[in-house]
Amino acid sequence: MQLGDRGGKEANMSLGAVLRSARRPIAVAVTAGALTALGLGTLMGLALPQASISQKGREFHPGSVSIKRGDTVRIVNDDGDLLHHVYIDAGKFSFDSGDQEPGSKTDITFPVAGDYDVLCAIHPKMKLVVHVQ
Ligand SMILES: [Cu+2]
Repeated sequence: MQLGDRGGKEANMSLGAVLRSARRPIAVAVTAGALTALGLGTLMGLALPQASISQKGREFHPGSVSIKRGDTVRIVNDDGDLLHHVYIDAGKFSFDSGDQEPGSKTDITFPVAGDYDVLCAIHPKMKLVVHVQ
């Protein structure tokens, strides 16, 4: 049978039937994909940050951290109603978070060894030093 032989209504019903029958396999595929991504992320060290820094009172807590090359630092804006905006401009590595809403989490992975100043574009006195070994 050719598709053109069907009425519009029948074609819609057929589509619905296809979606209903396909829903379970699609859900299983998505779950398997998510688990695979999670496993890969864990293997590659992407799933969990190796250090966590809090932005509170217009300061970074703690103000410095030492990590290994390839590690990820998570920066959490714990300042109730303040925006922050971290950036790194170090030549061999740069980063810009954009505006960080209160409660938001920003993950920065450092691929190159060195010492980095993480600054806030909104509060010039805010400074976090990241030592990457
Ligand atoms: Cu700030």
